[in-house]
Amino acid sequence: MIRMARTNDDVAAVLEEYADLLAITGHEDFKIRVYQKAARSIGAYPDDIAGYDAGALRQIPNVGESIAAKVAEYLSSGTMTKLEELRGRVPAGVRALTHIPTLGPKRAMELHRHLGVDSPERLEAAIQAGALHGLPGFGPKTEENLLHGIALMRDAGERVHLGVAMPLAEDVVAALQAVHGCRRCDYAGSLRRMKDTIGDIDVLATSNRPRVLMDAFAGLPQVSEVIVRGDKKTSVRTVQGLQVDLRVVPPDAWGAAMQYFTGAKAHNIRTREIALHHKLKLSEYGVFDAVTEEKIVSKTEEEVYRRLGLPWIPPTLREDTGEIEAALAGELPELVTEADVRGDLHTHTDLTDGHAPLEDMVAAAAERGYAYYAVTDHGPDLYMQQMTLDKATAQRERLRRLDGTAGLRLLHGIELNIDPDGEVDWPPDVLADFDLCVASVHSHFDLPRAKTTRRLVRAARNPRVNIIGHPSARLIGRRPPIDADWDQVFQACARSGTALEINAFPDRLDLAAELIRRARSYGVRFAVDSDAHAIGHLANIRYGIGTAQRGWLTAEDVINTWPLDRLTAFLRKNR
Ligand code: DGT
Ligand code: CA
Ligand code: CA
Ligand code: ZN
Repeated sequence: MIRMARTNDDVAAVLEEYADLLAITGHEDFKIRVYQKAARSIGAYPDDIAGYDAGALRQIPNVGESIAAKVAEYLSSGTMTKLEELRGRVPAGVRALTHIPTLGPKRAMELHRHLGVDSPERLEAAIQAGALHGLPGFGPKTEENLLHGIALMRDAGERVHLGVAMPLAEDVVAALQAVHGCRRCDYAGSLRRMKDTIGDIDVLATSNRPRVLMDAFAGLPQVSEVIVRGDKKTSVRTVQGLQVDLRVVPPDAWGAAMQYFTGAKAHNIRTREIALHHKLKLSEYGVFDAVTEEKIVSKTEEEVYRRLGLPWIPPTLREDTGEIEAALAGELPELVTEADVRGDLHTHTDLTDGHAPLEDMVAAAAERGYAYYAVTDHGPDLYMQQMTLDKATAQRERLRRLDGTAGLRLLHGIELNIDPDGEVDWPPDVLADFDLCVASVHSHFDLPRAKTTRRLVRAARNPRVNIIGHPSARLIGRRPPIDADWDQVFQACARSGTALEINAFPDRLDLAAELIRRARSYGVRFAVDSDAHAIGHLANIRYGIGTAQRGWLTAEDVINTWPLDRLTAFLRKNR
């Protein structure tokens, strides 16, 4: 696979760091600028510089003899002696200080020298303690800016999950679409790619009255502060602390702008290369003829990809993990969509920890137009839920009476707990009376890898277990995935006819996309489930579908897109 320009970005970053370190250690401005310029030239250089020697590097604009030598050393050995030397002289914390908005490298070094400050947290404490008073060049206004910058940086380090970002983005887009003069408005970035965590929200719009749109944006009730304000781009921070960027682009560049700002960056690097091969220049401003610089109309993304000789690539695939090659070969997968979903196979009621009674959950499922729906309250081993066989049996009778409401076929299931040995709550004869069993890890998350692997493999081989629920048990931002030899688990699932869940709860999204793709290569089937504990959760299925798409799944791979008879045959597990 071609990996052009990755090397260039890497080298550019190294030179930028070198320039920062030169500044921190008090070198002359002109020298710093030389490295910054070289970094930009190499970053923008169209050919991959991997394997270049010093002579070849010197052909790149702004790359002189000494920089060429350093870069050649880096390319051949993976390190740069001079850079390592400088790194050794500057504490890592001081480098972190330079990332605070408004604080440059020189003043960061001054703070370190005079006050011993070596982290943004220490700087914040020092300012609050009044330790900067009397330090030349640090007045009250500067202090205020620094405190603000530290807070911003702290927020920027925090990513949110889709359940936070998506509703916010949709509200913002809807509000802007209603503004007079706004013609198009949509979100792009990692959110459009349905990544499991979102750094900031990127909104694009076209408008014949951009200023009015920017005013409306800055004045939205969700906005707590305006970070940057302009006619082309305005950035705000919301009350939840999330950054939202609004860019207003010309109508005839909408497609190019959507393509650029949807990313991912790695995908863009590839499309830019392909553009160059077609004698085109692709940028956030549009598609241009590389020779005449003439702007080529690119109103839609389809048009942009077509100009590059590619079919339109779904945003959820745009990560440069093979989608370009697949597109070139005409082998893009036909991704599963929310419309393909015929039912939900993992849901709860107030019999255990759900919030709504059975009848209400069923009515809500029917309203979604599902053909079938499984109720899977918690098994007895999750003690605080106090499930008993009597309660489960009574629920089954209630459910059978509701079966067929509005054409909805109901399945009576249970969510079992996989114990450390891979055993589940009830014996096979009891489980035989359920239409399907989900089995999940709800405890003992820290077992050694071999033990966790055995645990999951045994659960998959249990002839009564149909779906492994939230297989990695991760909670985004709160609990890491359990450690297993996933290849063994996937093999066991494929052989035994056990589906892996893609739990659509936005703080789970479990399995994650990379593991989905790996599992699929073993022939594993998947169930995209809401794990709803309330009516409102049923709609989370969209996040699970986004994740399934990021795992390159088609409807064929997802058992709850199948007709009921095919599904029930699968649930028999070769028995
Ligand atoms: P995030 O916000 O961290 O969740 O991830 P993204 O992908 O939304 O990244 P963001 O917000 O920094 O930028 C939005 C898109 O803009 C990104 O996916 C690709 C494009 N983009 C941003 N910076 C660059 C760049 O330096 N080069 C290229 N080729 N594209 C970029
Ligand atoms: Ca973003
Ligand atoms: Ca952004
Ligand atoms: Zn669970």
